[in-house]
Amino acid sequence: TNTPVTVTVTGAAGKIAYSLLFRLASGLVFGPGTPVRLRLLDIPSAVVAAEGVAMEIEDCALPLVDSIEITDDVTAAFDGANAAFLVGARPRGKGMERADLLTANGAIFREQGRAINDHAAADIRVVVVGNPANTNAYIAHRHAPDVPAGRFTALMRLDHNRALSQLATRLGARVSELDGVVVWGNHSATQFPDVTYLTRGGEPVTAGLDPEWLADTFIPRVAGRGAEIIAVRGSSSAASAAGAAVDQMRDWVRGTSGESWTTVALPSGGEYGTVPDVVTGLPCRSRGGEWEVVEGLEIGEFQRARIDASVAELVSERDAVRALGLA
Ligand code: NAX
Repeated sequence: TNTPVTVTVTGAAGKIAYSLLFRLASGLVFGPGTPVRLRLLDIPSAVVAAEGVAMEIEDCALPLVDSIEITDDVTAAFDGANAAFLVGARPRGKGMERADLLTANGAIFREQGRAINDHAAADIRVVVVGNPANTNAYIAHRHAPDVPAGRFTALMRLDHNRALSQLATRLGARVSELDGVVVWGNHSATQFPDVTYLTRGGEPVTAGLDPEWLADTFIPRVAGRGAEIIAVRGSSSAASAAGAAVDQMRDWVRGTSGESWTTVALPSGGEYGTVPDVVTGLPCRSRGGEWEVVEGLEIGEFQRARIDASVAELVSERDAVRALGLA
């Protein structure tokens, strides 16, 4: 067997972690030959519940579990980490203003960014799930100057998967036949799920999709899917979010196949007219363990307006955390 990888999961007592941890422990990310050392971080009041989750992982008797550590100490949690899923975040409480939310989360992701900078392994890969995911990733990245920017990503793979699934249903296709989807911008209502480059079995299909359906049904449905799940299920997306986090880290570590691409939110290099350093959804391939932004796509007028609107929202979030002295 290979050397174990050390994987940190924050928000370990929460709903998403309850799906994510078992998939990690089953080898879905690092493969069937790689043992995992699990590090579970939560706040002091939730550590006991996290211990309960660890007990259940033990009870699965999974052959790839090297060890499980539970902690409320941020430094210990990231010490030597090769991979980190930053799931825990402060939810918006009653009467909380946007600035309060940004302040609370800013403090969390600043501290975790610093701990990653100072204590994680040199090959650390970070997937931020906790909302506002893009801006939380931005904050962590800004506080980890010794870690390459491309090591900080936010999760937009769930939005990507939601788009793929809606398109497959509409086209009567299997998800595996489709490629070329990208979700630009912010993991928020302004996100732009884009089908301009969509292929089915390698053939372009966009001409077969009704523009009215795309604008009036598809885009709002994908962007509003989180709210739809809450309304129908009575609880926010958890297994699907964990699945998307697994997809993102697995592709990052093990590569995307051939020319196909996926959506990753990462600190922009200014590609496609996006604003440098804000953490935006971009079309990416994973090669040699690194995300590469797909080059040379043509952007039309409709796309331009949608991308710019969502990036403008990211810039305003960035400016707000800067004004609060958090990044
Ligand atoms: P839960 O409320 O079930 O769990 C959150 C856990 O995080 C709790 O155990 C809490 O104690 C812990 N936590 C809070 N502050 C912490 C800190 N400073 N350090 C470590 N742990 C801390 O939420 P869950 O449903 O698991 O969702 C987690 C986050 O994912 C939320 O912010 C949520 O908005 C976000 N989501 C992001 C998605 C995405 O696609 N990017 C989709 C799903 C989800 O909405």
